[in-house]
Amino acid sequence: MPLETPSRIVQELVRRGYNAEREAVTLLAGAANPSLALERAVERAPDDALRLTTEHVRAALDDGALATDADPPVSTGTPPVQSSESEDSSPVETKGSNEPSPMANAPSATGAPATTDTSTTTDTPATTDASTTTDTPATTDASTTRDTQTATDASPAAATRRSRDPGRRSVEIDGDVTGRSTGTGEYGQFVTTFRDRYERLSKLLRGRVNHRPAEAIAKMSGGSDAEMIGLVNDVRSTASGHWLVELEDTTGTFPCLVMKNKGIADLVDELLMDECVAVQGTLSDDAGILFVDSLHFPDVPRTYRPSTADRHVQAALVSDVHVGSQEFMLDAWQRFTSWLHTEEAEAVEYLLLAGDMVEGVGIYPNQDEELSIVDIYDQYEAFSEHLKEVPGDVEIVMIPGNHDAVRLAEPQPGFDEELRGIMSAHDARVTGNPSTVTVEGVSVLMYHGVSLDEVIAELPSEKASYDEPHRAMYQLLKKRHVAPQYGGHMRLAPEEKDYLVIEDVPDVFHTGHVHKLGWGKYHNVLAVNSGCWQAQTAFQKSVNIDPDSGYAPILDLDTLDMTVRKFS
Ligand code: D5M
Ligand code: FE
Ligand code: ZN
Repeated sequence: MPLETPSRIVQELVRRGYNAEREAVTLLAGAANPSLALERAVERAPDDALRLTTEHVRAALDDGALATDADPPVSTGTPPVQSSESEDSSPVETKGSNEPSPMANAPSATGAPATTDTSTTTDTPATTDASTTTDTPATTDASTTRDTQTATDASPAAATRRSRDPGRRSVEIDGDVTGRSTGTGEYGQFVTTFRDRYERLSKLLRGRVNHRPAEAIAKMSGGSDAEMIGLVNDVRSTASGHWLVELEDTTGTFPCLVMKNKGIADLVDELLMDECVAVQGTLSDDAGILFVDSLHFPDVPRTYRPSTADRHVQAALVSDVHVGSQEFMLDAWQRFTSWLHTEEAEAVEYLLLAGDMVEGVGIYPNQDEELSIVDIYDQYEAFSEHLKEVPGDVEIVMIPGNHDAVRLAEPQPGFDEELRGIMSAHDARVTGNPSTVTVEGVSVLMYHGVSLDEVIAELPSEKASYDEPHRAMYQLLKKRHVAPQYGGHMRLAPEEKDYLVIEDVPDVFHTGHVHKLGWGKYHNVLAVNSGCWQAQTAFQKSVNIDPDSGYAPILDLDTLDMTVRKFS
């Protein structure tokens, strides 16, 4: 096949088992005879090389027979990237909101594609008309593309080259359970995990209330003021419509009554079992119950100021690739990976993958009827091939999801040695679910998101829904725990420490799982649910889940602005 576009070159290299640096592909595309150049470059590469580098290509191009009109090779010899194929694949770009949207106030415009009120927001992917954005002249200065809705695939030769500097990259990982799991699942270990949860979350609330242990409150005299921090043990409505909330600390439990006519009764709607809250109130005459006046969540301070990178660099935040499913959207994925090779994507130096790399086997009833690859290892082999299409110089970090071949109970350790071996071609970093990944100073809490199903099922729809998954994420930030309620969808593995506590406020919170795109800011923390690369499954159809497939949220690490690109 003629190799006239970077995307064809990438596909051909992948077919031959290579992952390639972005610039290597650009060089090949710019060669006088790309097919021959590719042939020679592959010959030049050492037998054990998994990645084709610019050096391999330069060495091949330096062979007289392959001389291009490019000198230096990157600056001239415009490759025909604007072929019909790349025009088709030219993604839609929309701009994310950077408005803070505090929970307590009226809903502000955020980036959920299903937002219906388009008059208040311009960042709704569904409202962007692709036809108006794809045929605009290419923007050549990458730094200006951040502010425009109309960037298209820029010709690499026409664009100004900004030097990528791998030396400035940095990725640090925290809160990873991989290799540290001590849990055997015994009852006593759950007690240890919950104690750790209580200790760490109650610390966040101590500044706001003067905590008395449940045991001490029980001995106080009737009518006195009392304040307590506890895990929610039970929530019941009373015969007269009030709420009885039982809180538990390390000394025992205490019943707290929230009257239905109090403003805070609304907050009871938000309560999940096992989350940590504080209450202030007055004891009944017999000191048997606490009448609650105020209720506090550990929360994120409204004054939180996120960190940013000190250069213009971007990260693509994606999840739920589901390779091995008949609904895996190969074309959309390849448009995305081809786009990553273009000049326009030059600042995208990181790719964060928040779980569900493959479809897995036996995850849901009747799932096997929709598999295109039935063996789990073959699924990872195929996924690895698709990962190779990502430029070799993009740093990848990945955590597992509920479809991946690691334990289902959370925290989930990262992929084992065997799976890492299968996925080694791209040198991706593998870490557990959840993990905090700090990229050039910006901390990104990555969590697959199984608890979001729970939060959405339990809370009123204005506080959490599939159409606005970021609002469900706000709840997790407010509770400072990625999966407070245990026992439903979410399975908990007891560990010495509760890895699911959000001890430090992240700058960005990235989840997937619900297959819906949505983002917004909560107390200045950017919450992003990244959609998926799988079309609607039979199950999703049966329950009316309409997935947002084939979108890539692109995050500016220097400004924390978001741009969503559509590849489907
Ligand atoms: O989950 C994708 C979304 O769909 C997530 O919200 C769970 C839901 N889902 C999908 N299949 C099922 C079945 N069979 N039962 C219950 N919920 C389901 P993912 O984990 O990516 O498949
Ligand atoms: Fe998924
Ligand atoms: Zn999932």
